[in-house]
Amino acid sequence: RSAEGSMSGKHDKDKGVNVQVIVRCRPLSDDEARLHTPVVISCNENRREISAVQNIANKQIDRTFAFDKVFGPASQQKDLYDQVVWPIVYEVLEGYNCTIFAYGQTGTGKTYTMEGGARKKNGEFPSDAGVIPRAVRQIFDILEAQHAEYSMKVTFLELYNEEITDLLAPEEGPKFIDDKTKKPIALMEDGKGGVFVRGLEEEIVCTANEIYKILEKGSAKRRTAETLLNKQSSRSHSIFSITIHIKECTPEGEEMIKCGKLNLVDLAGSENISRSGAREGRAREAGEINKSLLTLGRVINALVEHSGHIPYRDSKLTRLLRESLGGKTKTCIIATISPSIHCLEETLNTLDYAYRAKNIKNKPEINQK
Ligand code: ADP
Ligand code: ZZD
Repeated sequence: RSAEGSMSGKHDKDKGVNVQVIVRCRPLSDDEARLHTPVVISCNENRREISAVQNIANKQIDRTFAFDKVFGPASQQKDLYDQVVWPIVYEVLEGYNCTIFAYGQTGTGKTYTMEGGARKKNGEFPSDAGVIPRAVRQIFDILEAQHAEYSMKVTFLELYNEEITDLLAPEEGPKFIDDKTKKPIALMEDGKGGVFVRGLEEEIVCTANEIYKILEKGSAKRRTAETLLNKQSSRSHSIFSITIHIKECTPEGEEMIKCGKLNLVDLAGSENISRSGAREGRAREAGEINKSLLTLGRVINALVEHSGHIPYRDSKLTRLLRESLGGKTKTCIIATISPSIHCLEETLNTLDYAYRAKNIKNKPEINQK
């Protein structure tokens, strides 16, 4: 098994692999349904197409986009997980680094997709659990079935207004709200072209339950910080990462360490970040500019246009996730949209953005020692 893993790594080496782009359309909310909100999006899952109906000067114009996969309003958390995320997590256990981004307008289901419904008091796994809890469950199911020797650590951070908050750092009472006494967290170059977050809490974990407890701690801290600092959660990015080391023996009896990392990223709401930049001015006046999200868009543009200079260094998000954008990581973007006519303009922005991102190529490599 281990030999096969390393062989497939060799085959992949020189091939560029496109970023995988998925679109998920949420259902109308109960309120929207009650108000008979017109639906302007149709999803053809078999053809992997999304169409938006637009009326321009009394003419009906359909715009249709094809993606790697399309999930319509009736899709369940398990459907998206089994078809999209399961194979990605499997690759993490083979030693790849993988990143999944959720991108879209506020209210379209990014957090629902990445996190899902709350944990149940009786300890049962919720049927509306999202990508993060399902990935945690899958990782332990597979490692336990393989009787693998492994070690694992997790980090959970939030990026708001270019400031990193460690969601796993212990709270320090009232000092917590004082910027000057907060534990210093800084992005540092690692000397090998990468960056790391100095001072970030890395929790070593052995069971799925330990991770669920950590997520609970992180969510509580996130809520406290939102209230105390009057944050608008739609403007923050959150990154949950799991790093797994697996010890394996080759048939020749040689010891080998495979290392895989999974980054799960819930981006800030994409509204006001249209690609044309037309609304940028208005957004900036309203103090709504999100440097990291804007830079992400610029990095994607530079990558697909093969510009010489890729502006990774212009924001914390793109410095942190540089390897996921044109680097050695396997990357998937889940773009979330609303079916409602009231969201059409933002939906078209999201679809254009997502469609462009399909052209990014990465060069995934297995990490092993
Ligand atoms: P975002 O993170 O993009 O701002 P949320 O995840 O908070 O959006 O979703 C907004 C609302 O829509 C929530 O009440 C959520 O439960 C609901 N929702 C989103 N996507 C779906 C879906 N695919 N199926 C059912 N409900 C959804
Ligand atoms: N979306 C919910 C969290 C919220 O905003 O509160 S659901 C999942 C991933 C990252 C953080 C939290 C969770 C979440 C959770 C809820 C409540 C307490 C702890 C964790 C969750 C849901 C199902 C299984 C595991 C974790």
